[in-house]
Amino acid sequence: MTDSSSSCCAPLRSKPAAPASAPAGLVRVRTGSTEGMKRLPGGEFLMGNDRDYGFPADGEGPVHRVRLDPFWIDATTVTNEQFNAFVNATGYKTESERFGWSFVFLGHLTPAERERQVRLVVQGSEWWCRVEGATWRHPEGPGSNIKKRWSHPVVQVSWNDAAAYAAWAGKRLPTEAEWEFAARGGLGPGNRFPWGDELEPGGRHLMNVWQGVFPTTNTEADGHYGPAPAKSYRANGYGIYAMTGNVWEWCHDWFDAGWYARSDMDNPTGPNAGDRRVMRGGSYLCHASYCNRCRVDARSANTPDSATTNLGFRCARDD
Ligand SMILES: [Ca+2]
Ligand SMILES: [Ca+2]
Repeated sequence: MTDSSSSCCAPLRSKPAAPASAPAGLVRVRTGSTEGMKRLPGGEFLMGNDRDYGFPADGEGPVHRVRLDPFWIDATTVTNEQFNAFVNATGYKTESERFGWSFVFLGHLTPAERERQVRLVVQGSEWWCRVEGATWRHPEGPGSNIKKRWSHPVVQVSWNDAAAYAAWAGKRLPTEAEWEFAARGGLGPGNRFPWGDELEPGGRHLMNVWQGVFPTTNTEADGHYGPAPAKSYRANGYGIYAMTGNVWEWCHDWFDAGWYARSDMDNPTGPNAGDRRVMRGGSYLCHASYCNRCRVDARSANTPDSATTNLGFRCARDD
């Protein structure tokens, strides 16, 4: 496995700032509609892993006991249709719209588009391009649109955009612990995926990742080159879709690779400060040989203003 920096999944729009002073404290919310959400019972579970398949810099261990109150979580990531309702109601402008550009996976661009639009290919992660005019409505740049993708996860949204949507919906982003609890689907520790510990049990493809040679050849054995509709593949034991694969998902918490060694046990909400926010679950670009993070216990992070073609979110709500 190639040791990849987190930039393989998370090109940074702005350099990480000095630890931000935004409070880590989670605002509990119980106002949003629970339509399309699942109520999870909470309780105790073992978070993280002590195995050696992850990247040491991600801090996937030590395994530690966490106890959660019951909570609600979206069964799917927020779709373009849902995000459109938010924008129509509020006139909200996403950060990609305000910056005027965002990150697009090179494989989504035609050679001509690459010539015309690329201002900067990300050093060390040459499959990421800065594309002018890439926004949630035009995920791969001005020549693209979401007309046939209303049921797909909204992408090209930053953590700040995701938090704004959640607040409007009377919800919040899930904590990292809630996300992992939900992803595990009620299975015990020692399972890397929402259905068990095998990537492709019986040769079946149970999530949208990358088959072939990353980043050049994708056999699309799982049926999708790019993002799939939010409700794709089989739900996990909690009735939740695509926690792993498809698109990365923002979580509430600040990221700290050393956090698990000192995390609270009860309803942890992450460190008090940080320069990047947690993202979870991996995406359609994940491949075991490269970014082996399409797992329930894998962690990554990005600056709160960053956005890409493979990063979305789902919301949570208190019980
Ligand atoms: Ca795929
Ligand atoms: Ca996902």
